Amino acid sequence: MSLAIKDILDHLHINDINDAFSTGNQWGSSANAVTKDIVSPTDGKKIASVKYATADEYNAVIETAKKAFKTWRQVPAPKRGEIVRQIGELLRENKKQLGTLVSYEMGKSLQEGYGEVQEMIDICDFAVGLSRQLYGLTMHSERPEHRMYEQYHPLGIIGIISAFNFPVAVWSWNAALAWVCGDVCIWKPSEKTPLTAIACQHIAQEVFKRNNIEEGVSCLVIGDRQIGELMSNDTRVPLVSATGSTRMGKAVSAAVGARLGKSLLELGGNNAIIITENADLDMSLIGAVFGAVGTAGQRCTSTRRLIIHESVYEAFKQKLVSAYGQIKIGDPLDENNHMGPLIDQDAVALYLDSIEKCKAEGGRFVVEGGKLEGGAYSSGCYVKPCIAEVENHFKIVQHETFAPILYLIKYSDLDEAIELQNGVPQGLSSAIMTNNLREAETFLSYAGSDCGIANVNIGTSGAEIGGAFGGEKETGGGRESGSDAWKVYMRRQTNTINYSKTLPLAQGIKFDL
Ligand code: UN1
Repeated sequence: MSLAIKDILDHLHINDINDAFSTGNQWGSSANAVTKDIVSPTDGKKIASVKYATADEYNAVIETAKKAFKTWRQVPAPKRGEIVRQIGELLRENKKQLGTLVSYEMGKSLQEGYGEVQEMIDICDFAVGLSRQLYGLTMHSERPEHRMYEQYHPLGIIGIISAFNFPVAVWSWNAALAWVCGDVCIWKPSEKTPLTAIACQHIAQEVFKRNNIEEGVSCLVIGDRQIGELMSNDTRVPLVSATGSTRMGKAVSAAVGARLGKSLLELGGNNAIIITENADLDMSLIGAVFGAVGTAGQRCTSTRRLIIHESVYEAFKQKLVSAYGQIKIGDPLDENNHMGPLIDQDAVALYLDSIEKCKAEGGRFVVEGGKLEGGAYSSGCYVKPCIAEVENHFKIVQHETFAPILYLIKYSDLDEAIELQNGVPQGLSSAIMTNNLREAETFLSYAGSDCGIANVNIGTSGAEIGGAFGGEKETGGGRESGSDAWKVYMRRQTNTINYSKTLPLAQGIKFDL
């Protein structure tokens, strides 16, 4: 670990990590807690050790949060927004340090590390405005001198399970909205990236403390899947928001569903860009390469498939092959590099296995993959981004591999392209590259993309926070961040008030005594 990283850890108050959970000012862990080393995928060096919380500690955190909810919900929403505004300010001040730590702990490029913190700042700004706009509707009653309206109340404790690939932004999408809605949060970060979570907890807590807000509005519980299971089964947690694999989402959904709780799921993607004969190929190239190689292919919005019109297929393939020749892979903290490592050795093994499976099914690699070894690659997590020509129905193509493997598929008419694009179990993000209005509008129509996100002349990744984020089918159906995603963090109540002197029944029912 370099001196600069040590300074950053000190700056973010994570130089001495002895605790497995936090309810704000209070941090704790038991003497016999499981300890886990956190190793950077960039250089293989140990950054720190963290401890895992026990079930009893989880329970204690929930009880503190439950108590905090009773007072936090009384704080007027715009005042809660003011606190979120201050968190956004503190994130601005710490953007460089936190972004660098994201890059070092997770392995994404420094630019993307900064981008992730910017996404947190953006959602805080959004939530501040939202804190004055938690609107319900008013309706006209069918009865005279009656008033009907709806209002939104906070839900309570929001459980947030986040993934390693966006170790902090996805938490903030949930937490910033939940807080202005009057909820309190318990965050279980990925066990692969707990340090950035610890940093965020310190940042949020500094603001809560400054404003004399009691313990428990922002809580952190470090642990493995056991904590996720406790949360999912816990009736004290009315909403569990989970980001990660489809396998994990199915388990969360089943457990939360069994107790009729709410879940917000943001799971796997298998995102495609359709490149038509009317596409600007230079623009398409940037969208496709950033989509496939950015975050080393570890975004849920990463571009996994290119569905290319036969008339431009060969030309575009050549462009891709030469662009891949320019990609610089290495230390993500070095801004000259486009792509850093995968998260860990398991991810490397899955990547290598997927390449073998693709070849076994008949995939032809036009840019070969493989592990990069030796010298600057000694951490063992660096791999080559690769490209294979495939058929959409291959089992491996139907599966989301969290790695920089890009599949090329040829099409001859747009209906076929849309069918291919939709012909996977997942439904997160999609895009079409075209300068033809008919093609673009068909892609966006009911007969077009079946995904939660459908873009024109933009790649599949890099969504802005202002829109609702999420997708259909195995992506889980949840929507986070912008638009009206806040409604899931609140409970809606319909109120009918009779200010007449009689009690008429709805639907004209007569009931005279
Ligand atoms: C994720 O990969 O889980 O749209 C989130 C994007 C980012 C968020 C990705 N704004 O690529």
